[in-house]
Amino acid sequence: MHGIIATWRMAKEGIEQGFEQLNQNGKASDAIETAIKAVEDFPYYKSVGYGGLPNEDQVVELDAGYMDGDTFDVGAICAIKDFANPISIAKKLSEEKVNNILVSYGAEKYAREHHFEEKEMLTDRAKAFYRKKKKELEQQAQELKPYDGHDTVGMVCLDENGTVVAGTSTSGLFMKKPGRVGDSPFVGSGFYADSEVGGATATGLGEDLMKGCISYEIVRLMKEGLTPQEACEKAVNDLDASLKKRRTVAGDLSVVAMNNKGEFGCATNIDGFSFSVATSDVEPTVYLVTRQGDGHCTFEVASKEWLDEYMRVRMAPVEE
Ligand code: SD4
Repeated sequence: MHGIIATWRMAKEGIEQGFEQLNQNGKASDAIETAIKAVEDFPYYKSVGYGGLPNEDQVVELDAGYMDGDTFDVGAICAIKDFANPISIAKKLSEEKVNNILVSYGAEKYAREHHFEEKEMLTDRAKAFYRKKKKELEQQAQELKPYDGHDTVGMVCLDENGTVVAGTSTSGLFMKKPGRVGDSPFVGSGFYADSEVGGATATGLGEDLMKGCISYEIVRLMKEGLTPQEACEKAVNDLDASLKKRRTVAGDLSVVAMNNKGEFGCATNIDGFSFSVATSDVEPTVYLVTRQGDGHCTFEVASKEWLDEYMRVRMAPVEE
């Protein structure tokens, strides 16, 4: 059994490429890197890699994390500027004995020394979104929301050898403070993998996802015997309830998970969450998630119309 699951529809083309590698007995570590790089390289996704939206100083700062569920090797970078593929740098860092998490100029120095591709990551399109947002904020004193086109890619991948890996890549929240880091590069919050159990990954408001160490919690629940679907729902619903109890509001929390049998699940506390998945039993598919009143989440295959509309919106000219 092999498979790959990812947050959001934007991962579809990436998981198709990674899944192809898995079909040919490729390693999970290679397949996930291929899949996440495809999302990072696509200029129309505003929240990951090239074309990612900038912070309030109009600088694109990228975060990425990677975990190998066989060895528990972890690597991550935070607030790195102008490197094409953050996931590859995080993965490389996971091979080091120490110094596995590097931030800002330290991450850039490491990436340069290891000859990772340097690239100006702020696109003209992202600059147009920045100008537009600035104007709106000035005119309407709006509150910033993490889903202003902002979708982190997180993936879990299982190969035929039973290895489970997890990875994330994001430009974080649009208009974030310089140096701000969310859950995505933090093991246990943004991602977690244990080949004896499975893996999980998260997207949403990093400040709140971190409060529940949600990816670790999902894997822990699967280890206790819950299915991926049960574990995702329990982790999201418990954290959502705790946040509301203590703080009145809960930020956006969305997760996906896959166990080491290739079974998968998802959960969310918002409308509009989607995920992409492919396994030995399921061809690459995008699902739309619906949260029921009781917190149970159901998902259905996205229609062609929905998929086309998604791309149309992503690629439409920016109206300033
Ligand atoms: C963060 N979790 O930096 C990321 C952002 C995200 O959908 O996933 N947005 O907090």
